Amino acid sequence: MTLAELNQRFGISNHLNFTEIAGGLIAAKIHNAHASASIALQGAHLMTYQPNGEEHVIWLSKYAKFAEGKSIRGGVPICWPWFGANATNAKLPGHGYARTVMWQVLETKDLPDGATFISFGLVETDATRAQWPNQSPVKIEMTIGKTLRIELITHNTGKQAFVLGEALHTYFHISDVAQMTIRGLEGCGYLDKVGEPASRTQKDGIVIESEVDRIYVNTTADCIIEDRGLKRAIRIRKQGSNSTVVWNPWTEKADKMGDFGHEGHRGMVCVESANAADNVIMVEPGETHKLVVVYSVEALK
Ligand code: TA6
Repeated sequence: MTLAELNQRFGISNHLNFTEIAGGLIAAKIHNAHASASIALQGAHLMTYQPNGEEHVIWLSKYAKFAEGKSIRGGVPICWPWFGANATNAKLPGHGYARTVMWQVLETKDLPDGATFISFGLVETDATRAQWPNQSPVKIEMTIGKTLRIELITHNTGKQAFVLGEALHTYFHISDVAQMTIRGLEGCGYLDKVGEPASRTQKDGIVIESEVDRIYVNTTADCIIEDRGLKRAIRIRKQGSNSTVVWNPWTEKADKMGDFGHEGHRGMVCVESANAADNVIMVEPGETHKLVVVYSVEALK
């Protein structure tokens, strides 16, 4: 579908239009009475979300690379249909292929409360089927308003059950990592992926002073990112997710990745609503699985 056809069929005057961005990618740009957002069709990758009158909630690297088949550094990458390395074939892309393939727009609409709704469906190809032979149409629904709601919906239309790993790998914008504490995971067990993998238990709120890469398991709790610098808190509500991943690469890893910019990691933290490690999901034939998040900004108590 050409840009003109996209805008003709799915554009919403004054609220939603499609435009070409760097790397020849196409993005939906949304602006309504509550917020602004931008979403690349490749990966159905939400890149920015900013409630009117607020600082950005989602972090996007100034050094993000935009190219066909390349994941964008920042925003909300969709890790699907596995999280991390593929369990049986290390040659397959980390975090699955969903974030680097094309998704098609399914629906757009203005909602009565002034929010904007848009949904996408992953376009399966021989290349995706070669990595994942299951019949598992997947779509994502986003509601851009005073809050940001994202639903990742996986169907099993085949005759075989399959094991699904997934995450909304969300990069949140913070004033500075030294001004931040993450609440909600106190008492949770986690897999510490930094150095020799180890199982540990989180005692207090999470303060980040070096590389952190942790999969908190068996938790359905809200997380709250307290940002003393911006005098605000970001609340992360979730449903259908039993894992929460917390990640900051810190200086050395961020420099190696090459798309954070120098000290770029200080302005972000990933709090990912997931089903990973022991929490991967068995989806039976005929079943539908939904992973839902709602992000909102609150005053810092
Ligand atoms: O979610 C944390 C993590 O699994 C880290 O181990 C690191 O690999 C990060 O994801 C980013 O991965 P990416 O493939 O986007 O560079």
